[in-house]
Amino acid sequence: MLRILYDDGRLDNMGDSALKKALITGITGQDGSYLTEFLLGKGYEVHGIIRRSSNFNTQRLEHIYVDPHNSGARMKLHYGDLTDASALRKWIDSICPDEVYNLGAQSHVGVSFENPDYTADVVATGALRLLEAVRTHIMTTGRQVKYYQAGSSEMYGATPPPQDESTVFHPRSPYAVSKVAAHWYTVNYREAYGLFACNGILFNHESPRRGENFVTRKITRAVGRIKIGLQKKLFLGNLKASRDWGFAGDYVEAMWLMLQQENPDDYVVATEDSHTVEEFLEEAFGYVNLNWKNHVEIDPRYFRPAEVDNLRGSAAKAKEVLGWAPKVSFKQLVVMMVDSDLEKAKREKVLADNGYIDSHQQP
Ligand code: NDP
Ligand code: GDR
Repeated sequence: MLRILYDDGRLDNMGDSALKKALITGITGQDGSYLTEFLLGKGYEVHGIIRRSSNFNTQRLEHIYVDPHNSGARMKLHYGDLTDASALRKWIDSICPDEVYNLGAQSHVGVSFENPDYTADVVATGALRLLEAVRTHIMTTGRQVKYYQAGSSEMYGATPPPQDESTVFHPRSPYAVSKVAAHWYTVNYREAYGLFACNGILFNHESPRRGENFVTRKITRAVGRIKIGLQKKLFLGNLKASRDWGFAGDYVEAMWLMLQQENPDDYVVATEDSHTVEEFLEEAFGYVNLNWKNHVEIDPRYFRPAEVDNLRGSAAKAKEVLGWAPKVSFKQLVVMMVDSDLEKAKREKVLADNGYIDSHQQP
């Protein structure tokens, strides 16, 4: 058993997890960064697959990055892609992970209508490629490797709430259909080959690290910039949709817990509380004493060809079996995100006032 003594005197008892290695696809994304922090805190060595990009895409990992030349580095990044089966197999064979978390995805629902083919290739066939790499690795080495699949509440689509593990899927976008395929590939590999493979069916989860073109972050970023005087208008689509919004930091713990159980299974992870986009606007603008109605304009460009109206999960199984519960409430989440984006807007203002950036540029 390994114990870690921190500089501030804290002693962390790592148990067996200190010896483990995890491989994460999508490590540069919102969830990948929180999961990496969580697993490093548990003593894991964390390996991540990153895509080659003409710009650095590791901003969300900068605060935990340790130069790999340093012997203490426990996070290691490798180039690969969910569309490249040979790279996935190569990294699994060379890293020999104990746990594989498949978080990589073209994860934007709206964009999936514009890039349906690519979305299916990464989200559906990508999961199949990774499962196959894990299966063949296990077959040749006899090792045990546990697999986590990032499933989504979008799979429920048109089926009304509350949604739980037995609710029928009725996906409403190429992204959601692809996630349903990935879900069933995972179930199939569990049933056909005895793989320890779990589907986490996660409802929306947000944070200050949320991508800027998802509605919550788009709103909180605009609130910060409007409050500081960098922007006046915010263009949005459907304000009537309802979502069960939780905090990403809470949700990555549930992913890990699924892989620590005796048997693999599928779990819904949700707060069981839902709000409309309009209520999010009310809360976020209201927190800084602004009226959203003075700033928001509807742009039909953001309407989707088919919408998901109402998602609210029932996480009873995760609570009972995993002992998991969300810690951050809707109001706390909004405050956390607005506070963070206000700070960012203040820094942007300094740069704009000194001519270093064009303040009119916004996503
Ligand atoms: P993000 O969009 O923030 O991150 C997606 C990650 O996938 C990024 O690291 C991205 O890399 C990577 N990626 C994209 N395409 C590929 C590819 N072809 N090969 C390898 N990696 C790729 O998503 P989140 O962190 O929010 O979500 C994590 C997972 O959970 C996703 O699968 C998402 O669909 C799913 N999910 C998310 C929910 C949420 O509310 N956040 C809810 C339910 C499910 P890069 O940085 O280079 O773009
Ligand atoms: P979602 O998240 O589609 O639920 O998928 P998103 O924040 O994109 O949309 C939520 C709701 O807000 C409405 N909306 C807008 N959405 C965006 N992005 N931009 C807008 O301007 C806008 N205006 C209104 C949408 O129509 C929708 O109803 C997220 C992703 O993280 C998925 O990967 C994940 O699987 C699901 O959550 C659970």
